Amino acid sequence: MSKELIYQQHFLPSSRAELVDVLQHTLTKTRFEHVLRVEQTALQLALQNDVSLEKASIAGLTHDYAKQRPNQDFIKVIQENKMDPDLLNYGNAIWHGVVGAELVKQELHVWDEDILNAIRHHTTGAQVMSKLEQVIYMADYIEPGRDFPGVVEARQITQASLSAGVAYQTKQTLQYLIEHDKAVYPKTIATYNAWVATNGGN
Ligand code: DGI
Ligand code: FE
Ligand code: FE
Repeated sequence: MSKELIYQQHFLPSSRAELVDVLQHTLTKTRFEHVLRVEQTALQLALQNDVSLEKASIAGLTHDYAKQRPNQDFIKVIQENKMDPDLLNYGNAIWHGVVGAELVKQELHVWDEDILNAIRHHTTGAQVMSKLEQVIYMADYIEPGRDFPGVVEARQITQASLSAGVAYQTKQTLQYLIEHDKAVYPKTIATYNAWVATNGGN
């Protein structure tokens, strides 16, 4: 069952229908359908975990808003906002969330820091994550269109415990990056240390 919320709390100056219209014209068809599924999954997780449905809808719909932007757009935002220059050593996979949140703020006029953090941290996670951030991180990973080894287990774990889902995804992602010789963004490691490692350096 798909839920179309009526936005009442002014986290966004437009209606949900107007936002969906913008996304449909900004994203590829595949990406647009993904964000609709992430929204619906986020609404379910929000309901189960006592998180604002309106924030979950907006963050779910906008989390990949910047995914199709050219590299130059991200580099410009990193420089103009004096963001960590180390970001320049990464690419779209990291930028579309961390840097993309600034584009959501500037272009869609979303000012709520919880929603912006959910967008910022949806790929890498963070040491400290609000319930909304956890909901978006997990909804992106387990939405019904996802099909990768471990997704069924990821869904089961997340249903039982949102934070256990965060730990599971964090470990799987780090394993995947290492197995494929991919650069690990420091925040991804910090997320692992905070959510997965249990022995605090011993
Ligand atoms: O944007 P989506 O495809 O819906 O999903 P996403 O934003 O969670 O992930 C985008 C990609 O980013 C995914 O292939 C995994 C990758 N990724 C996650 N953490 C890191 C990373 N890539 C690099 N290089 N380094 C990371 O730390
Ligand atoms: Fe993403
Ligand atoms: Fe996504």
